[in-house]
Amino acid sequence: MSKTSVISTDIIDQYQKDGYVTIPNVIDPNLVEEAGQHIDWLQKKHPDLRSENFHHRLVAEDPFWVRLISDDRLLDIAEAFIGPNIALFASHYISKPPVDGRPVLWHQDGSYWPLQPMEVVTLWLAVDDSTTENGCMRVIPQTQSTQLHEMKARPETPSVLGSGMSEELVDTKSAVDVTVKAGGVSVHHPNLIHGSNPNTSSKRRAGLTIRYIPTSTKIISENTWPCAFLLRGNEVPGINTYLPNPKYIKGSHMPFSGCENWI
Ligand SMILES: O=C(O)CCC(=O)C(=O)O
Repeated sequence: MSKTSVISTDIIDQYQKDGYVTIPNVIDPNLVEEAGQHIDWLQKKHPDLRSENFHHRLVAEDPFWVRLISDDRLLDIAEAFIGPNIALFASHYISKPPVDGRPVLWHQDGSYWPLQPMEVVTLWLAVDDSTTENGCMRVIPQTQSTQLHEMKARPETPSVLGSGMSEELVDTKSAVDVTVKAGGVSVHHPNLIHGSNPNTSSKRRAGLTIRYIPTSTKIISENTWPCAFLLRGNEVPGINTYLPNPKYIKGSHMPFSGCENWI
């Protein structure tokens, strides 16, 4: 694991000990506000989708989304965990609406992912203040060394992923609420057991998951993965094929600060 000057050794040490860590005040309020507007814009564009499910396939054609996940403040954090050659593997807004926002059942991310090796870090960017009341992420600390378990379909429980792990594998008494203020980030390991409760509060709870891989991690997929972008450093020849950044087109995309000059 490499380290950069922007991330203290305390943060790295806490991640290594607990499998997750939070970092406040990463993104400035203007960009966070744009991310909130982006969710509203996506909902208008895709009225058939629930706002907990804006994800991977939508990224490739969305300049603001790629601009956001390419932000140097996020990449500097990712670099401290996975080194200087960074690609995007996946990204997903989980925007739980007030009152009937869906839960995320207990799971381990790595069980879902076609990655080899499973070297990947998630940055979870808080677009709104994420609190116990509105269904913040919950983790079971120190489960990052647990083997990856099978995730089972759970159609009887409406949830964001539609599946999760057997409840008897989860020591829910040890669960910790990961509260993060808008603009802050939590970071978690692919084996960490985590989930979140429904949002029954009167406030939206939106977060953006961003899965960064070192370019030495292969995405095992027959075609180009729908949102694989090279974001920093060098690719490793023969490992992955990356998409070109989408260009901003007025009228087709959400306008954002600097969009005219963004490639
Ligand atoms: O946003 C949430 O409630 C859960 C996030 C999650 O499961 C993840 O980032 O893997």
